[in-house]
Amino acid sequence: MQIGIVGLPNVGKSTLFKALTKKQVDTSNYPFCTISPNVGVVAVPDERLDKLADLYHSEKIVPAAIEFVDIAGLVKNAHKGEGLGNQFLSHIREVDAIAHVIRNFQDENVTHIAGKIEPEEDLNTIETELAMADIATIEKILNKTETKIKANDKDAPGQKIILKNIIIALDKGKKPDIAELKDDEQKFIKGLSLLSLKPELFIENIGEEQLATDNKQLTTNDLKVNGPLIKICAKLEAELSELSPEESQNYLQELSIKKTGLDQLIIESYKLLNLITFFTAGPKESHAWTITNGTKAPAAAGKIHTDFEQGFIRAEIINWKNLLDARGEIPAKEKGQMKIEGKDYIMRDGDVAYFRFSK
Ligand SMILES: Nc1nc2c(ncn2[C@@H]2O[C@H](COP(=O)(O)OP(=O)(O)OP(=O)(O)O)[C@@H](O)[C@H]2O)c(=O)[nH]1
Ligand SMILES: [Mg+2]
Repeated sequence: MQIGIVGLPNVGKSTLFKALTKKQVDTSNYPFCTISPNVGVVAVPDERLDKLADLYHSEKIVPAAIEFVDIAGLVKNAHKGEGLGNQFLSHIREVDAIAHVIRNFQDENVTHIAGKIEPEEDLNTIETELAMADIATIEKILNKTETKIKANDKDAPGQKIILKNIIIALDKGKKPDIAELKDDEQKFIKGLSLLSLKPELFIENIGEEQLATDNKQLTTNDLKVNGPLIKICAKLEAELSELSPEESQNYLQELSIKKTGLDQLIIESYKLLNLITFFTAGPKESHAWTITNGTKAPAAAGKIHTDFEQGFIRAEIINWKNLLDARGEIPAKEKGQMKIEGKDYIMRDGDVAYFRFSK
């Protein structure tokens, strides 16, 4: 699962990416840590995992991870090929969700492509490009649909209406709404990988001087967006990522800043991708496993090993908090907090699981 960092040129995307990838997961756990210069695997901070590892004195801790992709800046008319636009748009098509970086820092030394800092306008430029790119995609599909209609394809007339309605929404600057469509229709639309249908979050890249105050910071109302808005000073985050944890703590104290936004960004990105975490925990290893919300127990077990899925018998589940409060699985079981679940069990965020399987 990947989240793409998207925005105008020079807004701080690569600076943020650099800060994020310093949070790379331990290379020994993930062999393909640096997949390419612009893809980074980032550990998802999770207090629950640390506490479980403490409880079991685990030798090894393996956090959940997500991938961030640093995408080159988009400019106006990218959909017409401006600034290598088409190539960058195709990079966005490949990611599962979009993190918009919006510049709201003042710095005379950093050129703004439009000459002034106008966050709402900038975001609008990007959203318009994404919409125009989708319209171009849909128009191509519509041509094919016409051919199918002539060949008496039974689904094509319905698809044509849906595609036309999406164009109307995009033309008005709205996000298409496909929630009401039938399952097969939704599947058809999802197959088009439209940019406007990707989940989004918004990152306001603020100046260092704004960090300690709420001064000049934006709200989702200012930006007219629906979705999480995270405030970050990319430059400071990149500087902090060069320091040891102690040094970075001292530096933050000097600046009177309690907490930065980077961890929050990673956590929100994880949620945006509709991912949840279950754990396995013991003296050897405490491990956070990533699954899509709605995953059933056998498929979750399959994340650990395919044998676990194929030979799945049952899952023994204790909620992480109950396990910690009881201080171990035996007391938790005695308190009736271990649930035996079968193959239809839908995993929940925070489950600590032990899977029984036959070989
Ligand atoms: N003052 C200040 N400068 C920043 C901040 N974030 C980024 N910059 C500077 O802005 C310039 C551009 O940053 P990049 O991260 O390269 O921007 P980008 O969005 O990746 O740009 P493209 O890849 O060209 O689209 C660099 O000189 C950064 O140091 C910030 O929070 N404050
Ligand atoms: Mg860049």
